[in-house]
Amino acid sequence: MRMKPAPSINSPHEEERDTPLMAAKLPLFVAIALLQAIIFAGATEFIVGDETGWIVGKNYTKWAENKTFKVGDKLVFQYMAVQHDVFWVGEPEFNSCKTSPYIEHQTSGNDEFLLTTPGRRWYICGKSNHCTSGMKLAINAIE
Ligand SMILES: [Cu+2]
Repeated sequence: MRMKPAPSINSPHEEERDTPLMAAKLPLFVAIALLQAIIFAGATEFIVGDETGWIVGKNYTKWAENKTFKVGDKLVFQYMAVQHDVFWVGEPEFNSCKTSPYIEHQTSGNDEFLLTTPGRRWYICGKSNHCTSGMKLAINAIE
């Protein structure tokens, strides 16, 4: 009795088998894009200090007090450029009002900091004695 030859592994149908897999990748990509859109739709843009913006003489600890900052949210510092600036610093620099070392420095007057990771973040003004006068903001971003 003769056995039928087993179908070759390198059958001509090999290429056809890849096609459904490739097609399956597109809906996944679309699903991720949709998920990201939903996440960003829930993001909040905080104008630091609200209507007064980033100024000397505002208590930013109080401003941040009852706010919830989440990853994906954005902090926007609005001020007269030249008069102020924003240094994103570490906790020791925040406490001592030192601008070096810093993580990021912005000077546009409409500075945006996206909260990309959870955890605490510290921002200070680097102009003259503004930070020691209280022009500093500490927040905690949650997932
Ligand atoms: Cu300032």
